[in-house]
Amino acid sequence: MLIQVLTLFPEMFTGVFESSILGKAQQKQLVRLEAINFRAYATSKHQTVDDTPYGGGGGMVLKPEPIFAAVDDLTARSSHKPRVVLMCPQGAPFTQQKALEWTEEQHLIFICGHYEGYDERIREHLVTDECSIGDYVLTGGELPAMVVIDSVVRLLPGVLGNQMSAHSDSFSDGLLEYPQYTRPQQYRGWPVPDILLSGHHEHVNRWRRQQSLLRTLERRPELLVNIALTDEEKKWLEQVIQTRNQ
Ligand code: 9D3
Repeated sequence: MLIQVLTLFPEMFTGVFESSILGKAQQKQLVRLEAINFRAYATSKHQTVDDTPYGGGGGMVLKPEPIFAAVDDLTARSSHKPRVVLMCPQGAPFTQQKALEWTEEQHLIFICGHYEGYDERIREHLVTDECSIGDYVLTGGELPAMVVIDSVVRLLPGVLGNQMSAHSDSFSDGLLEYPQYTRPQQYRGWPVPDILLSGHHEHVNRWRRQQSLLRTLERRPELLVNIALTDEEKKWLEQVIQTRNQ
């Protein structure tokens, strides 16, 4: 997979792309990550990338020419039609489902702006997707692009070690994680739950599942509607909700 980011701040990506899992994924040649300054594609004397908006009203707008030229160039060099993702606050919320879908692509291009708008023709005629990572205001699309890239790359086959991917698989059931403990058995008088020391795997698994359900109910009840529960689990949860409401 080839992932390219068009940005005016490519240096923001250097540490992130070289470190940890993303760095290893590139060493293993499972992905190539590039941050490219699209100012290099500006042809005016001062390499202008933005301008004032038609109709007035302050702020700056990213011009179409440099961004079109950059995407056209990267596309021409590619043997696959890229997915071109515009990072913007108005975009569709990014989800784990999208991360999974985008692992099927051979070539992804992300476009990042800072505190400026994009000329609408970029949206209409160049990009395939518009993407936001949530309802909070950041200074630019660079951090969101890193978030999205991280979540896609870690899903590529071979990127995570066996241990880590097996671990994550057991939580891909849509529930929040159960509480975990390690040594010491007592810390400042706070004990580890007895059941985890019992060595009774069936009991431990049931306790963990119940803790996951309980935690999801308390913190993210909206997640529970999409989850396949056994009849036994439904009964248990309804009982928990009943006693809680008394
Ligand atoms: C909606 C706010 N805009 C109205 C004038 C201004 C604006 C604020 C912040 C325009 C761009 C930005 C920078 N943010 C992003 O580019 C961005 C973003 C975000 O701020 N939050 C969550 N996801 C994303 S993806 C790109």
